[in-house]
Formats: sequence, structure tokens, C-alpha cells
Amino acid sequence: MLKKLTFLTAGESHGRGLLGILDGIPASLDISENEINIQLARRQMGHGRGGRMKIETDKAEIWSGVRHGKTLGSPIGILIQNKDWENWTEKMSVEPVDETIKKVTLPRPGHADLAGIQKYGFDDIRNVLERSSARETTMRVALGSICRKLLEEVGIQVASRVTQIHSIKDDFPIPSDYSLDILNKKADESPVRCLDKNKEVEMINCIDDAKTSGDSLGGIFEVIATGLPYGLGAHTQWDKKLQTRISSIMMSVNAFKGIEIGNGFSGGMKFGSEVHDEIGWDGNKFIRHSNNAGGIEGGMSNAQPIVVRMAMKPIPTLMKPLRSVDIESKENKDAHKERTDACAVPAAAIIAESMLCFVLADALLEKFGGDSIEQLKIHISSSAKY
Ligand code: EPS
Repeated sequence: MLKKLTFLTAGESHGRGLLGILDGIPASLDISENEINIQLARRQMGHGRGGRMKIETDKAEIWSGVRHGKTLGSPIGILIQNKDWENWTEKMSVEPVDETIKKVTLPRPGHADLAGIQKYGFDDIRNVLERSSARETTMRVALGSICRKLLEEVGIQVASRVTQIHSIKDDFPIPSDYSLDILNKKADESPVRCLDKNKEVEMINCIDDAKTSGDSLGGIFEVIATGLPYGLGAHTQWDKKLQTRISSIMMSVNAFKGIEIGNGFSGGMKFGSEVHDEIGWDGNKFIRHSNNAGGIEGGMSNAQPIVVRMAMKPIPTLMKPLRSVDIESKENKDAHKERTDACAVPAAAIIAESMLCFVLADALLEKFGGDSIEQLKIHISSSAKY
């Protein structure tokens, strides 16, 4: 669904590390490993994460596509080492090993385990679970942070906040004087990325209770982008529409099960007169009296903030496992359990920010083009409408 950018990730959760390539970023964008690492650290935050995040301190090593702090226009290659690898050298060895490695044979409901072994004919679920692990999202955030940098260069910002964990809702409206910088700062300060301090305590307690009872929790979060011009995406064909592109990339994250743009589902229960955003003129430009459309009309950005809400399912690995069947013996048994997170909704919000960055950078490059950032800026300043 990306038109100008291409990215690929590789790597198993407990393998040596993660590899990523991002192609299509114009030349002369300032980027440093540190800027990528700041985003990687944001993804590692959040109450409810398990032991793995205490082991890893994700650091990106740029292997290609950048010289003297600026992109070259060539593919950008990144490597992130898994610190946990040293504990898995036999179990995840690339070469055959003499030691007998215990197979994982108890598929977890909700994970890729059962469909994966049926598809590939494996007799060890580890061959599936290692790649279907959320560890892969580390590289998405690393590559997405380069897209974020490109967007920031032209005044587009992306931020997120958690609005619900399990049944605890944070309905706190985003204060009108908050820039997205401030929103991200406030959300980053919260262990659950929410704005309401009372709800924060309730969410933390809810996560702790779930953890104590060997369970896991999902939730809902909001991703917002501001500073967009009119006309990213197009109304002319299904795959050019901005909402197609945003939803397909968002829904490529395993744990994301629902998406809503603007007032999405609640709009289905209202009259048209209550939903559509009335148009005004402030003497200089068109304005809107509301943003229920979430910044997209007819498949195009309409110069309002883009607002996307995502639902994340509870993590499928449970310390109090659900019923399953052994794939070898076909006996009824409890599902596989191993170290896990009780809740990763705050991290998921950062992953979704990165997903939105890919689409917006791609659509921006499609509309305005340019081999270098300077050219892109010239094209934007000569033709963008806000
Ligand atoms: C995950 C299981 C846990 C998570 C992991 C995703 O890892 P481990 O099995 O090593 O304890 O912490 O997430 C990450 C490693 C990460 O970086 O987000 C899973 O099964 O999906």
C-alpha cells in the first residue's frame, strides 16, 4: 500500500537481532541513531511490560544510507541487536545443534501458533512464534522514526495517548492549547500514556490485578497527526485513498483488532447533521467547526488533524493458560506459557504512531515528490494548501 517508500523487517524475537531496510527517503534528511533511539525507548515504556524489557535497551545501528548525519537517498539499513540472544544461542542457533531442544507443542489461543504450524507443517511452534512476536515492532518503530523526522521537517507532527485499558476509560478531552509535542510529553510521562491522573491509577491497578491472576489486558488508544496540507491520498481509486492506506498498515500489527477514523463507530449512531463538519471562512482560509471526519474526506486529507483510534487485543500468552491440545499427542492440555507482558497498550500506541508516520511520509512524497529534502520543501511551499 505504500507508493513511494518500501520497508522490510527481518528477525526472530530471540535471534541475534532485528534487521530493517527503508527505501525511498529523499537525500539530505538529517538523521541520527540517537533520534531513532529516543523513539525506541518510548516503545519500551509502559506499565505491564514483563521481564524482557528489563533485558533489552534497544539501540539502532545505522549500517547504510546515511553519511555524515544526512540521508543519501539510498536504502537505509538498520540493525538492532537482541541482548537476550546470549540466553538463546542454542535454542535459536542458525546452525544445527547436537543438544535436543524441547519443542513447543501447546498452541496458545489468539497467537499465530496453531495456524502457523498447520500452514508450514512444523512440529515446533517456536518456528512460528519467534517471528510473530511483537519484538518485530521494534524495527518498525526504528524505520518509522526516519519517516517521522521527514514529517517534522515540513511541520507535520504525530502523537498518541491511551484512552482505555480494559474497562477503565480516560475521557479527558485533549486541552485545546496542547500542541502534539505537549500531548506526547504528557503521555510519555504517564506509565499508561493517559492524561487523566485518576484514571491512570485505576489503569495501573487494573493491570496489576490482571498480572496477579495470570491474565492479560488490551485497550484503546488514539493517534493524531497535525500540520497536514489538503490532498494527501486521492478519491480516484480504492488503493489511493488515505484511509485505505492508514488502515491497511495499522491492521498489519498482529495485536490490532479494530480501527476507527474520526468519530467512526459512534457516527453510525448519529444523524448526518450531527456528524458532518460544517465549513467556514476565516477571511484567509477555510475552517471547520468540528473534526468528526478525523481529517479525511473522500480519501484525502482535508487539512484538519488526522485522528485514528485503534483497539488492541489482550496479549495471548497467559500465565493462567487457556485450554489447548498438544499438537503431537492430541491430548487436552493447557496452552504454552512463557515470560510475557500483562499489558502492552502504551507501547502499541507508539507503534501505531510509527505506522501513521510511514503512510503520511509516503503520501507526502507521492503528492509533492523530490529527490532531496530541499526539493520536497520547495514543492510543498509552492503548491501546498492548508
Ligand atoms: C512477546 C513476548 C515477550 C514480549 C515481546 C513480545 O517477549 P519474551 O518472550 O522475550 O518475554 O516482551 O515483546 C518484545 C520482546 C518487544 O520488544 O516488544 C510475544 O510473544 O509477542
